[in-house]
Amino acid sequence: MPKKEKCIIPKTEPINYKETWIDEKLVKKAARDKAKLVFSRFEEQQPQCLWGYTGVCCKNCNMGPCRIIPGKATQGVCGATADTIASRNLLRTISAGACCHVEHARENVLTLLKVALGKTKAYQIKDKEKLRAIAKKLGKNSFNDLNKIAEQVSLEAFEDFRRQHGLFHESEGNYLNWLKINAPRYLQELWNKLGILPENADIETSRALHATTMGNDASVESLMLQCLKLGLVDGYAGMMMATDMQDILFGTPHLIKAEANLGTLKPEYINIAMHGHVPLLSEKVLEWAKKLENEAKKQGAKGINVVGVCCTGNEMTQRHGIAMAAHTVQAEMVLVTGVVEAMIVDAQCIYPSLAQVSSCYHTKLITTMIAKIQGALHLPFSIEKADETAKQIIRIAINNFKNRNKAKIFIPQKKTELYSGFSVEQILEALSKLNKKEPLRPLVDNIRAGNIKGIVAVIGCRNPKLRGQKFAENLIKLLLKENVLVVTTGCIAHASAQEGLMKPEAIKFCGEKLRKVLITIGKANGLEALPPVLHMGSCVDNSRIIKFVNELSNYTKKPISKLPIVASAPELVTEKAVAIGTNALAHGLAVHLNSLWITNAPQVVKILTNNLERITGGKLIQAATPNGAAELILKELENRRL
Ligand code: BF8
Repeated sequence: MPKKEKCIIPKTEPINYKETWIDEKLVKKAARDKAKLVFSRFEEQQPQCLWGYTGVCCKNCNMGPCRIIPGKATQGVCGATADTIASRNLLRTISAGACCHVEHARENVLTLLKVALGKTKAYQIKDKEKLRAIAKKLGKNSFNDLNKIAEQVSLEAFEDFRRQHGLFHESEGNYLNWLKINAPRYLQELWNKLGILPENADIETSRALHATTMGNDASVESLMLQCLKLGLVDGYAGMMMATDMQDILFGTPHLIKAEANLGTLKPEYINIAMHGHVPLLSEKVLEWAKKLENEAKKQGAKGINVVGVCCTGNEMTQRHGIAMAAHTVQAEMVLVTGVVEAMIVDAQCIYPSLAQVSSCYHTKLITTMIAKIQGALHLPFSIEKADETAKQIIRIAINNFKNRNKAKIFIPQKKTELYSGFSVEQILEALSKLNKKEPLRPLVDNIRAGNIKGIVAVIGCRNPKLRGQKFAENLIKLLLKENVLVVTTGCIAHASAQEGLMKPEAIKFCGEKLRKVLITIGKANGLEALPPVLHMGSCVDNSRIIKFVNELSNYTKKPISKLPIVASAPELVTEKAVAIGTNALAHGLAVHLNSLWITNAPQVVKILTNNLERITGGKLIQAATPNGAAELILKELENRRL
């Protein structure tokens, strides 16, 4: 607890580059080029505010900002306690995170509807089988015409943004279609009893904002239940819907080889970095990069090298084997290489600092969607003009090749191979080589026999607060050694790939029992071994992990809370990541975080780390070192034996 108002987080020590993933030469080059990187801004922010850090700062009205000062001010001006403030903050955070995924899903649904109605030729239905399977679950598969099916599926999806109880529906108890067709029955019943089945995504985020304004919901219990509800909005009307739509439009990922890290940038090529989240844009840029390759060659380049940053990277890798050049914290470093003709950004996790960094080089920073940045060129993206915008982007990059400053080029020679494409469909297909009738059987048998101790989803962001320390990589290695299978998404997928953990050779990090299982599955699929860390995609594809967990629960007839499965977001940054974690808690998973800003709100801490276990089975576990995290995670797996 802070004794006085002064912030007390100590100033950080100099970074020891040898123990980090940060390329020291690139950092020094950035300083020479006058490009300011995330780490120097982080230093400037020290010491960071402890009131915010511990969750007890409220600025929801103008009587404040208020903060809880033990022994002096135990309530805000309105009387809100530390727990009310922290739970309100948490609900706002989860709602904001859910909004990102919901907006992402909505864009995709709109695209599918426009395809179905013949209003765009820019996109097609690639995975017809998946569309039909979803239509069947929605009871909309009685049409022969694929476009009619797509139209019906889109309209059912849109219901999840507009359903109004008591207005257009006869009775209450009507809730998200995507939840209804995907979540296990027993959980739907539990969530119904708890009153947390979401009516529609938009109304729930709106209600959450309403509830957390001055003079509204002050009941910690009620606010925490709404947190779970918004977690479900994020999970089903956000992530799962977004993934389903993307698979329908761009294909469901299957096993594919790719490369990762900054060394995937190519000096003789026109390099285009795609950064953000929405494949509607990146798919078109990829298509036009191929079509306009000859124009690039006329400029003296060997061709066009499109690479991916953060989740767009994950999306392009899992479907096309495109290089994952960088996670979010490395995005600035992509520019510092001096070989990037254009960086195209769309939405979410895009540092505004990219404008300053790109201004030190010839790189054109192009914004296209909601993430607009002063100093960047804005080319608004629309479904109807997707082809034109993509073409324009490629030509801007081609014309910019001549402006490269050779004296400013430096590409760190770091790259690793990886396997990607582990959708649920691909995992089941791989397992079906061992048991065609019951693909999950070999996995469950190996878990029961103790050959696989459990499955841990190590996911989420890289946090510059860790200043390059390899928390996620070290945690994963500790888990693999204990025969734990790891699945990953998001920026941690980049980190895992860069560490060489997503290729068959990485079985050297595994305990003997897990190694044998991975070799058996790998060999049955034409690989030396299955990689011990499975790349399941971008952050919206955490839905794939939940889908897989739901499948395991259905198959074993056990609640998720009794399965040896744990999630960890060891370097959590964004509001989205908090929403994803809450979705996992609502499903009954134990979730490890390296710290969440709730520590000075004892009731909130108790609910998340203790009481919740008796309600959904979910539980927050916090540990700030890889060893501490591994120990707690292993204990959770032990308690959740099949
Ligand atoms: O959605 S892992 S920093 S990039 S929030 Fe963002 Fe976190 Fe990276 Fe993708 Ni996810």
